[in-house]
Amino acid sequence: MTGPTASSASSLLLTAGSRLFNFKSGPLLMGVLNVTPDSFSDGGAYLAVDQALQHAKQMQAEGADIIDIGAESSRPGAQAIDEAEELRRLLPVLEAVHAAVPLPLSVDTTKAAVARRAIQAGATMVNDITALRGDPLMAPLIAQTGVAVVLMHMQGTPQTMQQAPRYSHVVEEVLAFLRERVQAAVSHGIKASQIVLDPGFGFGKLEEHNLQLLAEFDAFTTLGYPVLAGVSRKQFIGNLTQRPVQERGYGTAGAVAVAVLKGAQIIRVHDVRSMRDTVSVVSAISRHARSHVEVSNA
Ligand code: HH2
Repeated sequence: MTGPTASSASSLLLTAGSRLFNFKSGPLLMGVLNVTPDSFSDGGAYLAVDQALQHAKQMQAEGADIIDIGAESSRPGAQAIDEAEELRRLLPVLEAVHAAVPLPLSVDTTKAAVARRAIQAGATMVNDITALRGDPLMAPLIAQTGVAVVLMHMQGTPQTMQQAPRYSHVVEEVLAFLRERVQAAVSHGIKASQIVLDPGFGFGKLEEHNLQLLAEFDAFTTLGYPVLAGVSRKQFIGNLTQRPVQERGYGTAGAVAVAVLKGAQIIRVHDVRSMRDTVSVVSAISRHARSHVEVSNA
C-alpha cells in the first residue's frame, strides 16, 4: 500500500486539522516538551507551567516547526499513569503554549480521552506510540477530527520492550507492521494525508536493530507517507559515544544527518538550536544532490 503521493517525496502532503505541510523547504523539526517527572533525558525540567512555556518559546525562537508535548514517559520500564494524572500534567501546559506560541502542537499520548481534550485545547497532531493499538477509541477520534497522527512501531510495551527485543529481519518486520497499521487507520476512515510513519528507534530494539533501521531508513520513505525519525539522545547513541544523556548532542547530530539524507520528513529532537543547523545543512546537500541528478538525467 502506498500513500497519497508515493511517486515523489518532494510532493508529499500532510494535513493536520486546518494546517497543511508540504515539506518543500526541507524536513520539519519537532521540538520535544516533556511535562513529566521521569522522562529519560529531561524528566522534571519542565513540570511547572511557566518553565514549560518558556521552553516552548525558546524552541520556537530556535527554529522548531512543531512542538510535541508529552505528559507520560515511554522510557524503558516507565511507570504507566492514569488519564486523570496525564491530563493534570498536560492541559495547563498545552493551553498556555497554544495561547502564546503560534506553532502546530502535537500531543504524545496513547489515550483517546487525553487526545480528545488536547485537540479541544488546540493540538492538531496526535503522536501515538502504540500506532492506534492502545485505545480502540483513538482511530475514530483521529478520523472525526481530521488531525494528523504518527503511527510508530514498538515491539512490546515501554514496561517490557527492552527485556529481549528479537527480530529475524528488523527492517522487513517494521515495514510490514507499518503497512498493516496504515490499513487499520484507513479502515477507520483516517485519510492517507493525515498519516506520518515512524520506525520507533529504541522501542523494543537493541543497538544493532537501531543501526539497521537507520542504515536502511530510505526503505520507510518508499511507503509514500512522511516519515518521522526520533533518535534524539537515545541509549544506542549513548552506547556508541559512551556519553551520558545530556552529552549526546554530537552523536544525535550524526544520526539526524543520516535520517535526513535518507529522506526523513520530521525530525523529533530535544536540542532544537543545534539540530536546526544540522538539518539545514544536510537537507541543502540532499536537495542539491537530487537536483544535480535531475539535471544530468534531463
Ligand atoms: N521517542 C520518545 C517519545 N515519543 N514518539 C515518536 N513518534 N517517536 C519517538 O522516537 C519517540 C516518541 C522518547 O523520547 P522522550 O519523549 O524524550 O522520552 P520519554 O518517553 O522518557 O518522555
